[in-house]
This record gives sequence, structure tokens and C-alpha cells, in this order.
Amino acid sequence: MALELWTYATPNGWKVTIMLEELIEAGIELPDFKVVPVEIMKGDQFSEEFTAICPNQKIPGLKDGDRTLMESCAILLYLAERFPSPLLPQDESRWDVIQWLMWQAANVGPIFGNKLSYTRYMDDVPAEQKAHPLERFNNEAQRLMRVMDRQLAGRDYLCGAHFTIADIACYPWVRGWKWSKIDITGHANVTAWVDRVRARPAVERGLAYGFEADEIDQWSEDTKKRYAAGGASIASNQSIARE
Ligand SMILES: N[C@@H](CCC(=O)N[C@@H](CS)C(=O)NCC(=O)O)C(=O)O
Repeated sequence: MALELWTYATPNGWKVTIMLEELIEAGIELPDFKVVPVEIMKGDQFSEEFTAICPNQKIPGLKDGDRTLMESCAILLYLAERFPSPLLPQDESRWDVIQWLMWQAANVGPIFGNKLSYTRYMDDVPAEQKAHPLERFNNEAQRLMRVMDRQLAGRDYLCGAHFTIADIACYPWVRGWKWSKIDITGHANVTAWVDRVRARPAVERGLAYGFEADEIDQWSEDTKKRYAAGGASIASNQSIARE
């Protein structure tokens, strides 16, 4: 039975496309899989079909036979268990990975997403109203980068020598630091990790879903405008229902 990934080219979406490519790279024979684009700027996330997979109406969503799944980190964990590989150790050290995976879901995603939203996508909000959230989310993002920098000291990847789903979860948000204007350059272990992760062939392929190869690292002006026009949904600030 084919796997169906319902997704869009955004940080939470790239987590899963990177995962699928890393599994392939690890030699796992995946069943056929189908990538179904959910055009979040056009409101596809509110369709009945997608809501049946993802009641939270945000990409990504996964369908594997009768099993449906929402939440990118739950999907990473599901795929890691379904297709065992070094991306999630089987022994007790898996808890290191799971705690950093949860750390991403509870911290990096929401904070970077909100910072991005206020930085790029709220042109209609007066500057004085944005000042406080911008400061707050930036300070917290910097704190998170200090935590990450400390964790990466003496380690190639978040949980040690091996690349895991915890790295996959963090990478798409942290690599977008210029777009969200969260300066990571003062965190040397983090910047070295970003380069190390970016150099992985499977990461390159995972980032290419939904983009031309020459736009993986630097969006064209057209793409920037397109994302800016619908960007509130990328950064998860839309309200749940439109009915
Ligand atoms: N915690 C969720 C966040 C998902 C999320 O915010 N997805 C965004 C794109 S990155 C989305 O679908 N936004 C559409 C909307 O807010 O309407 C996860 O990790 O899967």
C-alpha cells in the first residue's frame, strides 16, 4: 500500500521529505509513496479530505493504509519506528533523540515560526504593535540557540555522532535564520551544524520537494513575494476555521 504525504514546501513539510530521503539513503526500501501538494496559501488545508487526515488543518499529514497522522514530529517518529534505521536508535539512547525531538516541537518550531511571522508577514500590523512580540520571540529564539549551541559542543549532531530525527526536526527552521532574521552567527556550534546537515545528499533532495534546485538556498524575488503574500499561513498564525 502506498504512503501518502500531504505537504507543502515549508519548514514543517521539509522535515518529512528530508526523512523520506534519509531513509532511502540508509538503504530502506520504502513502499511507493505519493506526495500530495496542499496549497496552504489557497486554503487547501481546510478541505474535507485534508481535515480527515489532519484535524488541526496544518501540513504535513501522512496516510499509511488506514493510519492517518498529523504533526510533523509525530510523523517523524512514526516513520522512524515503521522503518528502523540509525535515525532513531533502538536502545535506551532513543530517549535522547525523543527529548530533543519534543524540544523542537515545543520550542524551536513555535518560536521561530512566530518570529518569522512578525518579521516577514504582518505588513498590515503597525510597527509599534509588532515591537514587543518581535523582541520577545527574538530573545527566546536566541536562548534556544544558546541551548542548542551548548548541546552541540563536542558533538556532530544533536544526540552525538549520528544524525537522527531530532536533527531533521530542527534543521528546516534553523537553516531559515536569515528569512526569520534570527541571527545564529554568534553560535559557532550551531552554524557548523547547519553546514554539516546541509551537506548531506538526502537533505539536499528533501529540500528540493516543491522547489527548483537553484532555489533551495536562495529564493528568487518572485518566490519571496509569493510566500510573503500568503505567509501568515506558513508561520501558523491563521485561525483554525473559515466556515
Ligand atoms: N506543529 C505543527 C505545525 C504545522 C504548521 O504550522 N504547518 C503550517 C505550515 S509550516 C501550515 O500548514 N499552515 C497553514 C495554516 O496555518 O493555515 C507540525 O509540526 O506539524
